[in-house]
Amino acid sequence: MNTATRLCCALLALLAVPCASVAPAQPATGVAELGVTELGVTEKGVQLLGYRVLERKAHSRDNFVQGLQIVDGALYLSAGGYGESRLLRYDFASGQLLDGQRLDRRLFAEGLAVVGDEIFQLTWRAGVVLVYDRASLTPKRHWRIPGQGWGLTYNGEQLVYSDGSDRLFFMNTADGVITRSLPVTAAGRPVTQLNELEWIDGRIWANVWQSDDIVIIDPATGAVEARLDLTGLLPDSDRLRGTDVLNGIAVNPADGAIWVTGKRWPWLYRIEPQPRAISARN
Ligand SMILES: [Ca+2]
Repeated sequence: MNTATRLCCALLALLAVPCASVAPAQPATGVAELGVTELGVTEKGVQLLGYRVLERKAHSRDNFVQGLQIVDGALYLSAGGYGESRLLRYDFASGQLLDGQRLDRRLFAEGLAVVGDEIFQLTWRAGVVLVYDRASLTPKRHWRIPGQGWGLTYNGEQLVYSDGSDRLFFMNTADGVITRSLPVTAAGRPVTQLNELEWIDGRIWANVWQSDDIVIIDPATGAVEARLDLTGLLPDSDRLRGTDVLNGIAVNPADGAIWVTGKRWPWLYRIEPQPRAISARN
């Protein structure tokens, strides 16, 4: 039995086991509802940020983006959907697809994290974490997590993942053990639906599902320090049937540039957060 076959068999065994309970429903995100007392800062200290587009790159509309990361000139992308989930590697400069791996059609790919010579990829309801050899994109091992998998990143020591609730979970790369979880709050209220993640300069950036918001989280306290409002980033003229929500954050370690995209969006956008006057919202 080759590696791929063994993995397939193991997954079948795993999928026969009912998933652990899903995180309970949480109150809606509270960030946008906070009152504002001074320019750009809410009364509870959450900084409000707008954005400027510095550059954009054409990108395939085929990808239901669930994970995004740039490493050593390559763009790694996890695309979701049953029957169309993939792990993809592009040359970042040219946008050319280099190689990829298709997942079992019963798995819905979610966040990814490239760590050393391995790639970690979450799945949604199956709760399976897939580990690939980075060079060959060959599946090499896996484990399970309780509940769902949404976003994934790496803080230099551990994997950090979200499950759609207001919590972030810290997990070892070696054995998949979850050592702690962190509730994320804005003004003391839970911020739910945390999705794709990116570790940037000691902070965790998180897409908030079904919104144009990225929240910037202090990983020590779970407090949201800033809300980046990307309303209007993808123009209506680029929205087709099937175009879905903002999702996907990647910092280019080579130059610190921050790139974002969405599910089945035709562009990757390089953005620069800007202090924002309070007028359009809040
Ligand atoms: Ca990311």
